Amino acid sequence: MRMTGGQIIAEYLIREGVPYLFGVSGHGITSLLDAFVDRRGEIEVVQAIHEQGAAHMADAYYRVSGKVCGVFTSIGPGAANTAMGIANAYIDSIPILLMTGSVHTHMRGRGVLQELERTQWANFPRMMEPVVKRWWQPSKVDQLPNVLHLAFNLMLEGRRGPVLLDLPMDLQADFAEVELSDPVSRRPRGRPHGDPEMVNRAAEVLLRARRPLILVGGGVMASGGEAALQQVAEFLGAPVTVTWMGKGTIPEDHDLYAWPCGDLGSISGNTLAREADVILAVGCRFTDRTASSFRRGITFSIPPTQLIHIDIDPYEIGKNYHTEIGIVGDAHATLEDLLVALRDLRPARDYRTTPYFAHIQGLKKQWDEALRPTRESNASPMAISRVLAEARRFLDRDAIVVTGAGNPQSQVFTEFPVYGPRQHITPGGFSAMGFEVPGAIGAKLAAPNRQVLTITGDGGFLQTVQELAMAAQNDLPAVFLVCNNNGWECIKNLQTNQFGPDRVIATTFLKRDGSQFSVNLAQVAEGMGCHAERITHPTEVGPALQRAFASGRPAVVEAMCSQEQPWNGLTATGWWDVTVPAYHEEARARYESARREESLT
Ligand SMILES: Cc1ncc(C[n+]2csc(CCOP(=O)(O)OP(=O)(O)O)c2C)c(N)n1
Ligand SMILES: [Mg+2]
Repeated sequence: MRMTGGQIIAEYLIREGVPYLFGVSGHGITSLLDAFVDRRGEIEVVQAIHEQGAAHMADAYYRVSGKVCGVFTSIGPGAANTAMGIANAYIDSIPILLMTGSVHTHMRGRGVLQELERTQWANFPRMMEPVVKRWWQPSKVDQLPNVLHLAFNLMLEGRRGPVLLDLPMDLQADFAEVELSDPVSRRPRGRPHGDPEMVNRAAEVLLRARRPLILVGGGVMASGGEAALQQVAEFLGAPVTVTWMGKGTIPEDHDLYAWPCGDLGSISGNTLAREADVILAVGCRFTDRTASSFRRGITFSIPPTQLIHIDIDPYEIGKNYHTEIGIVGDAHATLEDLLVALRDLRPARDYRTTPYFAHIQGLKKQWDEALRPTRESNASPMAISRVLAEARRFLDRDAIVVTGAGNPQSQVFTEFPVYGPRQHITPGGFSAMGFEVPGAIGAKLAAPNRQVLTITGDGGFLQTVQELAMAAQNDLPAVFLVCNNNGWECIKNLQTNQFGPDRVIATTFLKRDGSQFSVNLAQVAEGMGCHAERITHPTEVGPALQRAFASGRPAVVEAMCSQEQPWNGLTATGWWDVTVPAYHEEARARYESARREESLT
């Protein structure tokens, strides 16, 4: 078939079932976009306001639906604007097909408008090298069919992630004679199972355990292994704790759900994790946040706790902890094998009758009690905990909640129950301010018939607030609950708690004379075509959300929140290694003594 590069790409993406392309156009990508004019109805091309937003939209769309989207940009600045969004997806193993315009092959090295060429011609992809699984810069049109099938295979195989196609302008426009094969006929099928001998050994170790615990990362949901995970937990009577990426894997009103562990973790999650004699960790990478910066006995006590670790990526096994049994395999397949191995060794029994179960319930109750004062606070400006409790009361069970960074991300993680997979959408590895608004847009497109609520701080909201206009332009009725405390208050809390109350700098939004500077976010949102209201009392949260969802438009509820602890921030039960300047002598001494307990072996 005689096709241009643009036509080949359009045809291939349609065959792959790609639903949306998000992006910002420019002269560097017009020949590609032109090919989509003739494919209207088969794939939708959507304008974002900023390329970072486009990347977050594609990212969140995948997290909710499991379907890969494309991102398109022009050459140069538009391409560079995607860096943060693509890095955010890479660290969380989310596939995105990024297509950037590139210098015409016959102009390479001449320094055309927006070319980066001083160390190498058409050098943009090198900027992205650390944040994509691979990049291609084809130089002939007839290379495209092969490059496209390699790109999709690589994005979806093993540990997933984004890829980059840097597309010279002439290559988008020129004809070539090509054959396009069916994508599926060139893709590996099936799931890699863990080594059966290791799975049997893991089953034996788990059955000998007196206090087993399961730690769940994003790999379980990525593989669709939620049901198998829950069955393993119930067979063992093992509590389940989660990382940011693992939240939602089991319904959080399940009696074995232990709430998160780590520096942002709960009393129940951290106590059970440090007391466990065997931990089964699945699809997680033991970050500092999950492991309380590896300080012994705060979240984990490995060793003596024995660790069984299942992961698709061998790189993660043994990276941060000694591992008794490391199994490389797809989480879903390997958990199912583990379940069979467990059932072969012992009949199922009621896990609710054991003293361990009673202990788990006691700790869960303690966590509930610890949260009660802020959850039930009538303060105005509001406590974020109370805002979250009111929002949960209002939302449907299958609502999707999006967070980005700051107190809202941390507090939704530890305080706010979600009841199913792919309902808690958050940048786990990057904790990225700016994900909140475009993330909700991607989620809403993926789940048009469900409630999508972003819960964000004012800081995160302002980083990509412009995408509200995109939501209004496209009639996407996502709702944005903004906890406005007039600053980057979680960082202010770090400053005050670690360095002292007089050491606050560049966090609260202050004018140069020291008075508070406040943006009226509801008015900003109104100006962009959204339904918007500002509320000051927690009893208004439910009714305001009701009106917001009923408006049928993108809607912002600006909840005026307290700047004071404990209403702003969470009850930390773990530890995080954030450095203290050596001249703060007392705080430094405390920091150093904690640091001596870190075990980085
Ligand atoms: C892009 C980006 N820049 C900086 C940070 C560091 N950071 C983490 S949370 C935060 C403040 C968040 O403020 P806001 O969204 O208002 O929430 P708050 O903590 O005030 O409730 C900052 C600056 C980040 N995570 N991401
Ligand atoms: Mg704030």
